[in-house]
Amino acid sequence: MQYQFPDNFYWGSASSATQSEGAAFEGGKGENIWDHWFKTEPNRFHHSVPATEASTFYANYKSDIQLMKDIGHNSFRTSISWSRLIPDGTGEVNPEAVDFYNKMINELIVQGVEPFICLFHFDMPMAMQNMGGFESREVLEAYADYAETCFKLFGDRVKYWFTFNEPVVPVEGGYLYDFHYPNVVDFRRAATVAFHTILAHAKAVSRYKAMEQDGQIGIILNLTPSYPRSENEADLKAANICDLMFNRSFLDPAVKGEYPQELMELLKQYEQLPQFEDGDCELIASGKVDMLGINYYQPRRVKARENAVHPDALFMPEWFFDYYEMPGRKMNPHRGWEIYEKGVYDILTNLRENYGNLPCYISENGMGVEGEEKFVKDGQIQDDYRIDFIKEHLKWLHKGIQEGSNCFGYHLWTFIDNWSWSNAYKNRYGFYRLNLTTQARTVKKSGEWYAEVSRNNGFN
Ligand code: BGP
Repeated sequence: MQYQFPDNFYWGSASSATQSEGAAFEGGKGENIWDHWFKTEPNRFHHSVPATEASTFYANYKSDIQLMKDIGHNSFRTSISWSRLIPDGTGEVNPEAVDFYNKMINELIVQGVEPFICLFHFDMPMAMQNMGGFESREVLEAYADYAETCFKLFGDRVKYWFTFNEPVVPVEGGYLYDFHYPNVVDFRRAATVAFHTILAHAKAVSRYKAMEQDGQIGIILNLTPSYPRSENEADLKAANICDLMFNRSFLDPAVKGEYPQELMELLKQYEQLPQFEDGDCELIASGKVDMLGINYYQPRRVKARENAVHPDALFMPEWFFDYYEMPGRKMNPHRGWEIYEKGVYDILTNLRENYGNLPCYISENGMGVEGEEKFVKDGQIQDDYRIDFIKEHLKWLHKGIQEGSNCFGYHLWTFIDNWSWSNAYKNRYGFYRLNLTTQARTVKKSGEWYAEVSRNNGFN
């Protein structure tokens, strides 16, 4: 086998509670920000499709886990819905949710699919948002209690925990760029939410470690590398600031237990630094992860700004850079994102050289395709483009591992085409095609190919 992966390599895919369960108003679940936002602004969602129409995993988890098995999964990541488990965010635990998550986790284990469980994938309970979401320190405490409840309930069987999925995204979407509720545009508040998310993360890690459950805890970060247009000093500076704001703002505290000095100074200079309280630095230092999940879809290419910032413009990360379209870049035309496979290797190399080579895995990588039905032939999606996409990324991943990177798995986003926030079902990513009318699942060509890769633990 030309590309052979290490023994016990994890092959699988990822999804999240809100994006797959459906049953948003069933089983005693409380409202989360997505349920609420849809009620008030349905037009913000592609074709006005809400999370209630997510792909029925709540009802069909058992047969879905069989489908995972059919395509060779030995692992699967999903999340627990905080508002399903604790409908008000704090207090009473919902017994129906405990029952569902127990059955789902047990079924995964019985089928030989290792559960990777994330505690927060963009879905803040509405009751917690009403208290200020992560702007409020009370909510941090509630999150830590929720995390501990999960460890107590499921930690005897779940050995791979993740505190957050892409924690920078709710900051960007909810507090800077208006694509998540609560649609605030305010850098200082965004910085506070980011900072408090790290405090919440650290609290969960400390509580987990104190319980000595013999598992590992990490965080999932979208480590989109920032590539400068050129080696010109001004372009390098632009890329460095991007890296500080979008990557190192979470990577450094999670792995090293402290913020980069450069980032602190930059925020201080522009009067955007969040309020630190006594004990915060010690808390962050105690939140170092055992392992890291890496989400990687596309690179971020930037250059020095071409124009001065308007004197009335709101303070934004874009004060320091312009986006750059590299001539000749390879595109996924069906999603409008660049494809740059080497990015995965660059991330691994950076972790190896600058972050102690901690254990990590690719927790999301994938290719969204709008209008994928046009690739149906003989009843099956012929997604050769997705096979190529995965293969080319795996080759770079393999090279990273050969050079010593500590990578233990690869998960595709996603298992069955799922509902994706305000994009709803616009972009399809799954190994299985979902028929939105009948909820039927049909394996795509990539699913069959992946089954072979997983069985052979590699490919030629
Ligand atoms: C990632 C998120 C997923 C997801 C995916 C696809 O950033 O972790 O939750 O939905 O992106 O996004 P989209 O459907 O917008 O292409």
